[in-house]
This record gives sequence, C-alpha cells and structure tokens, in this order.
Amino acid sequence: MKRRRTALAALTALLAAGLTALPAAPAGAEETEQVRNGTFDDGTAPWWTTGNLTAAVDDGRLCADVPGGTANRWDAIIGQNDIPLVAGETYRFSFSASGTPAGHPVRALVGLAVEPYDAYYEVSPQPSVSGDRYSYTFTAPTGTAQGQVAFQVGGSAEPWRICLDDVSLLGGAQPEPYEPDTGPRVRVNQVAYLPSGPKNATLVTDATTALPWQLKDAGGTVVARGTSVPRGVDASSGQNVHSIDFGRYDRRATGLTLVADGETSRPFDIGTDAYRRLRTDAVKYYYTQRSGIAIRDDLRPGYARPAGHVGVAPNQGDTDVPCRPGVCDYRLDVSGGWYDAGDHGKYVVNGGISVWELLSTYERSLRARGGTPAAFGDGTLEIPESGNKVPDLLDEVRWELEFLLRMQVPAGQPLAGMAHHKIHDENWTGLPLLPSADPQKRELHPPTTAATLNLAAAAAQAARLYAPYDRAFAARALTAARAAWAAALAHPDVYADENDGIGGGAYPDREIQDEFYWAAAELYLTTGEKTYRDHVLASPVHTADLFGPLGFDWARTGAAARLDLATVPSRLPGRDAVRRSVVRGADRYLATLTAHPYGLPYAPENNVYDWGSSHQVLNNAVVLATAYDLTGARKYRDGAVQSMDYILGRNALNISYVTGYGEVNAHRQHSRWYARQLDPALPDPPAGTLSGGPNSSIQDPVAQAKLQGCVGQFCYLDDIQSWSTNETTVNWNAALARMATFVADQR
Ligand code: 9MR
Repeated sequence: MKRRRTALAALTALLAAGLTALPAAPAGAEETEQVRNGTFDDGTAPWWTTGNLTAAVDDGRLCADVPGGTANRWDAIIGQNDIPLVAGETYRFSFSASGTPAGHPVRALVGLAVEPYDAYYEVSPQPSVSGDRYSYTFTAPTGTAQGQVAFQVGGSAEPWRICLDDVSLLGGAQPEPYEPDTGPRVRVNQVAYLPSGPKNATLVTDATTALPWQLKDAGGTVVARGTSVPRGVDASSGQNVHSIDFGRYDRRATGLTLVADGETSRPFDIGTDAYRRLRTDAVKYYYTQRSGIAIRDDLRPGYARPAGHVGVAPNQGDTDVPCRPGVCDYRLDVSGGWYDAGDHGKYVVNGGISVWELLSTYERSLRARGGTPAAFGDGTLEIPESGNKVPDLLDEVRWELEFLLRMQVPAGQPLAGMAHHKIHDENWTGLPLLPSADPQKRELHPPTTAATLNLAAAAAQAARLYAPYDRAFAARALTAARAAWAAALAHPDVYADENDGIGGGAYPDREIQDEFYWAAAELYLTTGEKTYRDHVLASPVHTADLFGPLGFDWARTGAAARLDLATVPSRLPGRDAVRRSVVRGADRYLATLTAHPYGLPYAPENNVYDWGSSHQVLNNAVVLATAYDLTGARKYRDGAVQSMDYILGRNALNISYVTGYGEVNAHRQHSRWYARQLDPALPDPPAGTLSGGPNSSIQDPVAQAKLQGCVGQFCYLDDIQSWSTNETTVNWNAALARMATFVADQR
C-alpha cells in the first residue's frame, strides 16, 4: 500500500482504537526507515517465508495462508533480514495486520537473524479480521548488521490467513519515556492486615507537614482517623513520603480503604483468611513447576500440560542425559524435579536451598508455638500423591529430592558422590515453549563442590523429616548425604564456571565455606555425630555475622545452618550463643524496617536492589520470624508480619508481587509456559507465584529500554520478557511459602 494512504489508514486505526496520535520526532532527529518494501508496493521481495507459507500481494497487502497443526510460533514465519540495528538507538516498530479468523497471535519481533536469534523487542497482538494498526518504540540493546523483522505465525491447530501492511522500523525515533502507572498515592498492603497485627501505610506526597487520614469501611463510613507522620525523602524510591499507622483498629473487615491527601488507597481486608490461602497457594505452585510428569487439569484447572523431558519427542531427555563434551562418559537418568524458573533448567544449588526452605517451613510447624503441621497434611495441596497418608508438603518436596539424588555421580565413576551442578538445554530457547515441546539437547554440567554440599544439606535434613513416614527413603537420603559430604571433603574446591551460562544460568559461587557449614550442620542435627559437630564448631562461618543487608539466598547459605542450629533441638555446645546471634540479626533487620518509610527489613548498600529482591526481603523477615519463635518477643513477630505489607502492595510501584493477590498484582512473570502475555491460550502464573521484583542491575533488554537510571524500588517491569526483574523461581517461592505460613500461624 502506498505511504500516503498508509498515513491516513494509520490515523484512522489509531483513532478507532482510542489511541492518541504518535508523538512527533524531536526537532533535528532523523527518522530513517530500515525496512525495505514494507508497503508491498513492489511485490513481496525482499520478504521471505518459511516453506509452509506462500506469500502473495493481495489488495496492496502481503497475505499468506497459515497451515494448521504446527507446534511453535516459529514454525511459520514471514521475515526480512539484513536490517542494521545500532546499539542504544531508539526505533519505532509499526505495522498493520489482519487475521482471519481473528484471535490468532502474531509474534512480531525485531531481533537477530542469526544464532542465537535474540529477540530485542517482541509483541504478540491478535489482529482482528478488519485489521489493526500497531506501533511501539524500543531501544536496541546491541548493534548488528544482521538484524531481522519477523512475524511468527505458527502454533495454531487451525489454518488461518494473515495479511500485513505498512511494516516500518524507523530509526531515530523519540523514545517514549516510561512512566509506571502507580495508581493512588496511598500505599497499603492490598491483601490483608492481621487483626492483631501492625497496620501501616505509606503516603506519597509533596506535603512536608502532617496530614489527616481516614480509614473507611466498604460502605464508605469512616471507622478510624488520625494524622500522618512526615518521613522526608525515601532513599529506596526517591519519593517524599509520610507514614500512616492505623494499628489500633483491629476489627475484621473486607473492602477497607485508607484516604489521605485527597487520595483513596486500593482496597484491603483485615483478617487471616488470605494468609491461609497464600500459605497453600505458595506451595501448590511447585506441582506446576514439576518436570517429568503430566500436570493434571483436575488438580490444576487451566494448567494441564504433557509431561516435560521424559524422553518423548521432540524432547531429548532427561531420562538418559549425557555430559557436556569432556566432562564424563556416562549418562544419567535425571528426570523429575522442578524446573528452576521460567527456563527448563534444573540446578542443584538452587534446588537444595528451595528444598531447605520448604522443609524448614514444615519443620518449624512441628516445633514453633502456633505451628500448624496440619496445614500441609495429606490432602491439603491437591497433588497426585494426596491421599497417601504422607503430608503433602513432604510429597511435593520429595519430587525434587529424588531428582537431586539422581544428580549424584554414581559409585565407580571419577568424582563418585559429588553432584553435577546442573542439567539444561545446550542453547537458550525462546518464549513461549512448553517443557514437552523443548527440542534441545540436554546436558549434564560438571560436578561442583557447592552442588555436592547442597545435596548433602538437603538430603540430611530430609532424612530426619521423612523418617516417620518412609524409613527406607530417609536412610537412602542419609546415605547420599554422607557420601556427598565425604566427596566434598575430598574435592573441596571444584567451582562452577561463571561463564557457563549458555542454555541455562551459571549459578557460580566461589565462596563455599558457608555450604560446608550448612551441610555439616544438617548432618549433625540429623545424626548427632561428633565429626559433623566438630566441623560446625571449627567453621569460621559459625561465629561470622551472617545477617547483612542483603540477607541469605542460594549462594549465601550460612544462615540456613544458623537458623536450624538455633531452632532444631540438639546438644551443640554453645547453642545459646547461636540463638543469640539470630536475635542480634533480627535486631538489625528490625532497625532497618523501623527506619524505612515503606517498612521493610531491606536496605541494600547503595540502594542496589538485588536480583530477586522480593525474596531477599522475605528471607530477612524469616530471621525476624525466627527471633520471635525463639524469644516470644512481640516486636519480632510484628516486624516479620509487617514485612509482608511491602510484598503485597505497600511499595513505590503500588503493586503486589504475588500473582492473584491484591487488586494490582504481578502476573506476567518470565516463564516459558505460564506465558499468557505471549499466547492467550496459555495461562498466567498460578495464584501465589512470587515475582523476583526490583533489580537495580536491569540485565535484560526490555528493562534496559525502559528503566535506565531507575531508583531502587522502581527497577521493575511486570513484563514476561523482563527476566532480570520479573522471573519466577523455586527458591523465591520457598521464601514466600515460609513467610505466608508464619503469618497464617499468628493469632
Ligand atoms: O537468581 C539468580 C541470581 O541470584 C543470579 O544473580 C542470576 C545470574 O546468575 O541468576 C539467577 O538465577 C536464574 C538462573 O541462573 C536460571 N534460571 C532462572 C534464575 C532466575 O532468574
């Protein structure tokens, strides 16, 4: 179609769609068209298609009949190559498309035309029969002469017809400044405050003196009032804020709002039900992360999918997986386990810490005041094993433990007893992609000391918790843990290669004194044996301060040991000092929380929010919760409970980081199968999925395009492509499960 008609058509479509006209280019900036023959006035060249499509010009547009029955988006493509892209340059990508019948997603992308086929920008609109105009801007993260504009139209069971017109990629476009929609300036926990718990909110305002606030019930009646406390400029957001304390109000209610400075907060409840639901949902999440088993629709409506990586084509594993070249000459059955995150990889270090935090959730419920082991009893999680008389949480975690044990190098092989660091695809795959549709070669990566010690710790802890239900499994776990410990001592410095990040994450960690300490602690708590006790007592980690601003995670595991040594009964000499060290850590987090106008126990150095910051917040809250379990002092309990407010909406972005919880919640986490943002036939992540949350380092191109210069809490996008700020992972959800359980157990 000729450009002149194009402009008119574009404007009409925009107006029809209720959009405002595109912003003009800044004076002096030159917009250069990078696409050749995007109007199809000169036939279809230089556009190309996959062999299953025939493109022809029809009424000035390029049209093609898309066959039904292909599996992936990229099984049918219309594209143009040799498009130069300049790093840091902003482009406006626009096109018109129609689909007959309507509703088939078109994955439109600008990316690399050659391996690894990175997508620098992509969208998946579903054009109507009459056609729609689409326009976007993005900033190219990398320069290349081998760029590509492509429309991926495969993956439909039914045949359909697509027509494209006026495809344009204008370089030198004005970047549209990204402004997050943060809604009302009164920030609350959008889910629920405990009736007997603290109730705090944050008001974003220019005012520097106290302002009146009102708490309103669902009918709009004022039920409490007071005045705010000016807190100055909050470093984590750059906002001038006040805090509001309405903790004296303690009636159960739904649909409350808080009003201040002319703004009405999002609605919230006062009650306990939401936490009981969240406690369950956060653990139910693991079933849909399972590898090696079909997910049943009767157990998770909307989430059914075929078993992934069971050796059925196009999968190549995980039942008979070779090592990467030169690493080993055996093959292992490493099927099962949980997929780590939004990728299809499985990583022992992250699996181990996830197992620990879930088992600790269970173990705490057996010992702590108010603990309710029945919450995870048989039949509570709706999993295939429900009804087997074993607590469902143990059944779920066993799915991962069995995988971890399979990752151990078999007897008779070099490095026997060590654990392979990870198993994943040879190359990165695109999104969306069901686990069962992954065609990549799967490979075992070298064993490492860190993975071996993770396995030892998790299996040793499992041995004491599964013993009442399955003695044989408990014994097998303990044998594996002992073998792993011995292998780690024999090979104490075999590290993961930090550059081994193709097709899966590297999870590198060269500081592994803490893993030795953790494994020794779990082996000691389970067996009481002197050799492990001596290692615990001699470890420099035993007396180190483990409760720094960032807190603990998969790489910093000393706290896992310290918390268990403090809470699981033993005869460890000096156990009181261990318990005091936890309380001292909690005092520090309490001081951080009290000083923070958003009331969270997290203030990383230089305000650099870490990858997965939302779980760091929760893990710091776990230290507070443990201090409460140890001392019974209410201030720790209140601090732990209050930490949930940030996660559930009392934050600079006014978003709950838990899918399905809160009026505005993260639900587009990076995942290859909870990928509704890219394919409406797929689901969003299940309710109770934690997003990684703000990450100051914004490593992914989508975040980089929108968030350059972001301040702390603002370094976040609820976009499926923002893998550095918005992924889901098994270790992060374990922290959510742990804290939701603690809060649900409070009266
Ligand atoms: O959570 C991990 C984070 O701590 C690391 O900094 C980052 C880079 O190594 O990797 C994160 O883990 C990712 C893993 O490597 C692959 N699966 C998805 C994980 C979450 O993004």
